[in-house]
Amino acid sequence: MQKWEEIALRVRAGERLSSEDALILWQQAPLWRLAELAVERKEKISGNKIFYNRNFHLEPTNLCVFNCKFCSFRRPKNSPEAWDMSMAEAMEVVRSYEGKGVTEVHIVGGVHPEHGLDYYCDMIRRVKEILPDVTIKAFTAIELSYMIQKAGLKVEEGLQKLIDAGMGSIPGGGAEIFDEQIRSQICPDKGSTAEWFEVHEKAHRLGIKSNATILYGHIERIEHRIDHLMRLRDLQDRTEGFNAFIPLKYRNFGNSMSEIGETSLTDDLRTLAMSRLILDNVPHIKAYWVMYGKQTTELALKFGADDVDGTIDDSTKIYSMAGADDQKPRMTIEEIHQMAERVGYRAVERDTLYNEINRE
Ligand code: V47
Repeated sequence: MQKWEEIALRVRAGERLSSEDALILWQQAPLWRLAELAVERKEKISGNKIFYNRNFHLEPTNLCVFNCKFCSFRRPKNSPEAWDMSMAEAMEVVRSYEGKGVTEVHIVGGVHPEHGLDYYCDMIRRVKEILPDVTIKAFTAIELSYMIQKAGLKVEEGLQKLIDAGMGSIPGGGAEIFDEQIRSQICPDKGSTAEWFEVHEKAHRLGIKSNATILYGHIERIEHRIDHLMRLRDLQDRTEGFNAFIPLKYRNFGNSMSEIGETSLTDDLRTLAMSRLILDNVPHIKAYWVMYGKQTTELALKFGADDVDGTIDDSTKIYSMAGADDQKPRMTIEEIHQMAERVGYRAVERDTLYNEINRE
């Protein structure tokens, strides 16, 4: 028996993967076998369900104090493609979703050079006034760390202010790659891995659930992806605060690492399956359809993913600017249901915290 086969048998028996075994499985197991293992694990956790929500993104600005090499979204202040919404403009966007049944607003943007913590608390309060029943999933750990430091507060104090204003969850962005050496090459001036973890750990301790991401398919090796997943698994063992893990494929259009190219479909599928297997303590693996495109997302459902994110309604530019297929990303409820059914599953609407929503 080959080594990967022996590891696969241990995984099936429920044994936790070590970094060494994960590397062998990742590099040597046939794709179909990884699919089988990941699907088995997914079905143990979420049966035949595929989760989605009704959401939209609010991206108030693409100005940013950081200059990440992989980012296609940021623009300098004087660029004709820069935007910087006033509070009133941002609230106009929010108001356009009144009565549409959305349950989540995902607020994320560049790290604005001037706005601070009080401004963002005010933003959250105003969103809540307009859409009182939505959950606000707001600001990456990097944005949070920056605004809280700027306010001269401890992380837990700053988070508490945002929670008091109505922040309900934290998205997974800003994680990129935790290995400090690779991170320093792709986003040298960005907030650190330690900052990212401090924000998520402190949020979990304050009762706030969050997501986690990885940006893969650039200059990192599989070992770095495994290290990233292991660091997340360790924190999850301690806090149980992560809801979902979202692998984000590096898209190469219009940024300063464009010459690298994009990784293959099979690499995407192996990454999804291995994420499902390594993160045995994270309930959901999200195939973010806006980033993969709809076809790969459908395949992803047979590689361990149990969530596709939401309807989006053409409200995010991060991926369209980075070269994603859908330049006006939106998905109807019907499309999501049909996609799940095509692979033998059932689409279930959820809220941000994965409570199931029955609209009948
Ligand atoms: O942190 C930026 C990534 C992230 C590129 O928590 C890129 O539910 C690929 O985190 N190619 C922001 N990726 C988006 C994000 C997210 C998205 C959907 C759902 C959730 C959630 C979180 O986008 C950034 C960065 O890792 N990103 N540029 C690019 N060229």
